[in-house]
Amino acid sequence: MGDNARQPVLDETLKNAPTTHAKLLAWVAEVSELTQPDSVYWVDGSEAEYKQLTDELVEAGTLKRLNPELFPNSFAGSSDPKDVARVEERTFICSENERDSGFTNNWMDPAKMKGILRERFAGSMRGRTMYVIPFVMGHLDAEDPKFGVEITDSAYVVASMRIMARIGSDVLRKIEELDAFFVPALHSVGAPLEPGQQDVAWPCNEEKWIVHFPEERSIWSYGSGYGGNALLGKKCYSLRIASVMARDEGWLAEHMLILKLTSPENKAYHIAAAFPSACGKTNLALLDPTIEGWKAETLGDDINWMRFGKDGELRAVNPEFGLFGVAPGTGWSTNPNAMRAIAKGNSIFTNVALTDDGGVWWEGMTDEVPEHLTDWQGNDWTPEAGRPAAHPNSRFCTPIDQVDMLAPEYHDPQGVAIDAILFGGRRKTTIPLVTEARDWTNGIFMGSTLSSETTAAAAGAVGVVRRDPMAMLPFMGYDAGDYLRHWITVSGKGNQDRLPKIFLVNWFRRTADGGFAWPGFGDNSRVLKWAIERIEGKADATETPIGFVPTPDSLDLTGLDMTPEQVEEAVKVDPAEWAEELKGIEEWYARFGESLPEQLSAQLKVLQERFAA
Ligand code: GTP
Ligand code: SPV
Ligand code: MN
Repeated sequence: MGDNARQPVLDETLKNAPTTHAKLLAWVAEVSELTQPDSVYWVDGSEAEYKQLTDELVEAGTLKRLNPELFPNSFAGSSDPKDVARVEERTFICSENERDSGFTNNWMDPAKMKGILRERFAGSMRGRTMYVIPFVMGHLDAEDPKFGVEITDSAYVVASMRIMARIGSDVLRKIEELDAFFVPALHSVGAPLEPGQQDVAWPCNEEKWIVHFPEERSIWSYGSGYGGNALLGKKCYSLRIASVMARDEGWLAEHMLILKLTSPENKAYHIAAAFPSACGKTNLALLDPTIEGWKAETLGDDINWMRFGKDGELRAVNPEFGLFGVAPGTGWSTNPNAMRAIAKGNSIFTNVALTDDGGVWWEGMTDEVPEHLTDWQGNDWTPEAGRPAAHPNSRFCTPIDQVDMLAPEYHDPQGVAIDAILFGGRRKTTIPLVTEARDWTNGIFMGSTLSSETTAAAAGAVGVVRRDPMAMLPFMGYDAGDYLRHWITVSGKGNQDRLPKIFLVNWFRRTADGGFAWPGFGDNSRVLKWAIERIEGKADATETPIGFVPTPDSLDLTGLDMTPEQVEEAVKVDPAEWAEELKGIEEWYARFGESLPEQLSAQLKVLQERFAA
């Protein structure tokens, strides 16, 4: 199709556009000219529109409607088996200077990258509808609302974005009213259709590009329809682009859950926790405490935007609107709060197994394993199959306001004041159940050296230990050394007496017989209680070279079948293990070169001296 033939589509599009916002119209026209969709559709975010979209997705075979008696208004779909997770290898931070992208992400010269992307996007939406989704991350009535517009050729992305972010006409009106900046976020599955060509259930391209232009604050994503690659408000905007905004504007954009805990004395505390992907954020965010008298409420399970408030307190807001949670391991015994939210319906499941009565299932959902399932790839499955029924990175996508334990403060654009920050990873050895940092800088040191075994949330090997500073390794939009320096300097804006206490946690330590050293899940409330009692100066601790760990009787073990020896094992600091760990940290820090903040190299030196003493 030549350019002339396309002109009427474009004219029609712009004439019927529900906005007069000049920049937005110009960008939509430019993208439409480049990608050549059959039509352009402006997403209003309405219920009726959602119904229309999901009907079309069912018709196309992308989604199956679940049995409404089990999961009302809910759908399940399976991706292409080569499109099941974030692709870090294919993720780029194209800053003008390579140095600003740092060593933790891929870099390419922005002009060169634009050339490559223009080629890929040229005609990439042929035969498809181009959807324009106005969205805001955070509250629409925030002081400084953070807008975006995602253009995508995937209806699955539109339906999922409606769950994960505040989208639609209200947002567009506000962008116009404020004549606001918006992050242009362009997405294509990269699978144009020739006239008459039959579509597949999950269109995508073998070649994937997840690209960020931090100075321009724009995103181009090509070739994948999956989660963090395609729902561009999530990792691409709220972490990679937002971390750059946060650096420039003096706040923090972090890969953290936000939890409110109320003690039996009715005092409320707020905890933020950064764990790498598939390392327990959603589970801790939806905690069901096993200790008497403590109440947990959630504010967020994946992304946390923090800034210092008027009184120097560190305030946290969850910019998201839904949960995009790891399905396997989410069950009635481990995470009843998530299960109740999911059971209310209005959810989209990806790569889970289907039950014969039109429901969904995944490993760990119920203690009893169904006798027959359709696995995530559409094959018959029985417990003897010898392979998981659901993909290990299968997900549920559910509105956050379906969580019964949602804290009312979730709806407050001012957020909550954070009392404690946890950094945690998945480590079989070495890292104790919980360690309290000596002070703020020591806590940043803990965060900067955080390590974890890799998971199925990203393509690549699983179970390999890697350093993951503040659980942000794949999500920093700029140089890692500068990122750590920002953590150090931004705290200067805070009231030094009110800086959150920092803790390092590890729910995943193993015992000699291979089992978990700590029961985890609801029992993690016991660790949070200890942390709060440390803040209040009430709990005992043992000083070790790495910080303070609980004495066995300072942890509330009421009702838990654990001996003091077992607790000792969970919290021990083993010098032999740490000799190895120090080597790992040294190698890690060496990679930063000049950009490592001197305060952190000083921390390492002190730690080495403590172990040598
Ligand atoms: P992303 O959404 O990828 O960022 O993951 P997440 O950090 O929210 O992880 P999530 O809570 O979904 O947990 C991932 C996996 O870890 C699930 O299979 C959980 O069942 C398991 N898990 C979570 N918390 C614990 C725990 O305390 N102990 C143990 N043993 N496993 C846990
Ligand atoms: C993660 O990988 O940290 C996720 C899932 O939360 S995704 O949206 O794919 O990034
Ligand atoms: Mn995550």
